[in-house]
Amino acid sequence: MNLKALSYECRLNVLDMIKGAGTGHIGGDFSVMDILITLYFKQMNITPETADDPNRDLFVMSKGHSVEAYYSVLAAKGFLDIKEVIAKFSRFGSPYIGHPNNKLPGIEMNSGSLGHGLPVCVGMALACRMDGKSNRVYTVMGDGELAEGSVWEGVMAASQYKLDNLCAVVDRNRLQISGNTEDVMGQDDLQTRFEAFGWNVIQAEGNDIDALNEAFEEAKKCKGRPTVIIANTTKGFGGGELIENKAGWHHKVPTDEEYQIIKAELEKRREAVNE
Ligand SMILES: Cc1ncc(C[n+]2csc(CCOP(=O)(O)OP(=O)(O)O)c2C)c(N)n1
Ligand SMILES: [Mg+2]
Repeated sequence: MNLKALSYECRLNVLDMIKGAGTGHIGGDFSVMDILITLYFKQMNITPETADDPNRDLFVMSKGHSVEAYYSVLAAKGFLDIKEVIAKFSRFGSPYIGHPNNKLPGIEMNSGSLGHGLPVCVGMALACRMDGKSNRVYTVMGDGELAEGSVWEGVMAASQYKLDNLCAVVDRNRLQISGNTEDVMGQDDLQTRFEAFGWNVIQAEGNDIDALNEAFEEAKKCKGRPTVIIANTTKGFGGGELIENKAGWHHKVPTDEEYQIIKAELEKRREAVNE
C-alpha cells in the first residue's frame, strides 16, 4: 500500500468531515496524520479482527481534538465506515462525536481533556508488564498539551517504573490553540527536559513516514527506559500555504473557496506521491 498517498487521502476525508459538520481541528489533524499512519500501518499489532486480543498493542490519542485524523485512519484500517463518518461527524445524536470515545470500535480511551493520555498509558504499560505481556503501549500528545502538569507526573512515573514498553510521541508543530507554544508555555528544551526525567529521546521528521518508522524501530531497542519521539511536524501539513503553520487554522472551518484550495493542494500532493 502507498502510505504517503493514503496520508493525503485521509486528509481529504478529514477535510470533508470538517466541512460537512462545520466544526473540527484541521491544523492538528493534518500535522498528526503521518504519525497515525505509521503507527497503524507499520508498527502496531492491531486490526479489527484482533481488537479484543489481550496481547494487542494499545494506543491512546491523548490530543483528542485531532479526532478527525483518528477516525480517518481507523476507517482506513477497517474499524469504521468512512462514508458514514463523513455523513454523521459531529451531528446531533451521532456516535462520531468531536472527541474520541471508547464506545466506537478501535478506541481504547475517551480523550479530549488534554494531559490524561500519558498517565493512563503509564498504568496500561505497568499492567501489561505485570501480566508478562510483550505488547507495546503508544500515545500521541500535542506540544501545547505538555503544559498540563499531569503529563509530567506521568513522565516521572514511567521513568520510576522503567517502562520500556511505553512510547510517547509529541506532535511538535510549535503551535497550540492561541499561538506559538513558545509564547504560551515554552517547550524549546524538550530533549533535555525528557532526558532529565530519565527518558530515551528520539527526534524525527514528523511528516515523513519512513523517518517516523525508523524512530519507532529505534524506540523498541531501548531497554529499561520509556521513549519519547519528538516528531517535528508542520501544523496543517499538506493543506498548502493557506493553512500550513498558521495558528488561526487550529480549528477554523474552511469557506467554500478555501475548501476548494485545500482540496486541490491535497489532490496535487497525492498525485505526486502516486507517480
Ligand atoms: C485540559 C484542557 N484544556 C484546554 C483544552 C482546550 N484545547 C483544545 S486544543 C488546545 C491546544 C492544544 O495544542 P496542542 O497540544 O499543541 O495541539 P495541536 O497543535 O497538535 O493541535 C487546547 C488548549 C483542552 N482540550 N483540554
Ligand atoms: Mg501543537
